[in-house]
Amino acid sequence: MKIYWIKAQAPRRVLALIKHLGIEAQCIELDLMGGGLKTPAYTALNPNRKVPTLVDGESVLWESSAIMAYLCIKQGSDMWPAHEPAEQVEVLRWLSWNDQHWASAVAPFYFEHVVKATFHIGEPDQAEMTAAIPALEKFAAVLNQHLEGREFVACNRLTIADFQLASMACEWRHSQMPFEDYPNVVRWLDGLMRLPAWADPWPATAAEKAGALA
Ligand SMILES: N[C@@H](CCC(=O)N[C@@H](CS)C(=O)NCC(=O)O)C(=O)O
Repeated sequence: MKIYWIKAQAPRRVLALIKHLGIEAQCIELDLMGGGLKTPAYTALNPNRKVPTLVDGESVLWESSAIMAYLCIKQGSDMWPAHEPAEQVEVLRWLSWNDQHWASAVAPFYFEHVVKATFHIGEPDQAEMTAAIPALEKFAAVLNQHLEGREFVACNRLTIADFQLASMACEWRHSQMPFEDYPNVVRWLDGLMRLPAWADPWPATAAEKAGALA
């Protein structure tokens, strides 16, 4: 099994799941800035030219939530409730909420701090983040209320919904996401960080491997 990745939030979900479930996979890092996502060979696997992409024998899959569900089914993990329709609906609700609302609310902060620093594409723009605060507060309030008395987003246990929602929000302190007034969100994010696979999901990068050989 191969997973194509770069050091970014959507691959983070899949890499964390692989590590958490102890799945054997060849993790292939692509060179974003060097055009690694735009080669004909990679475009044939993922016409979106995005990561992550999973290749498992004849199966090729993109979209991190679908990849996570595939891996859980293959591994027999209830982090995707394959055999419980009501639980599937619950997880699906939060995956959809993330993709329609939460991701775009947290993304400006994550982009300004994490993406720009990772790929050396400039300094954080404070005005962009200030403009994004009202949308973030609107959806942080929804999540905070939902997490009252709950440790996880769905099904009273760790599911792929937690990894989906936390992939950018986990950088909240570093990214100036104003979560101070949303204590249940902070508690949930801090709890996930106690999972070793979530705290450090990354395989060695090409730069790290080169440094180790030098
Ligand atoms: N909805 C997709 C998002 C994929 C995506 O946007 N991946 C980003 C990294 S987080 C990417 O490949 N960016 C590179 C680019 O747009 O050139 C998923 O969950 O897999």
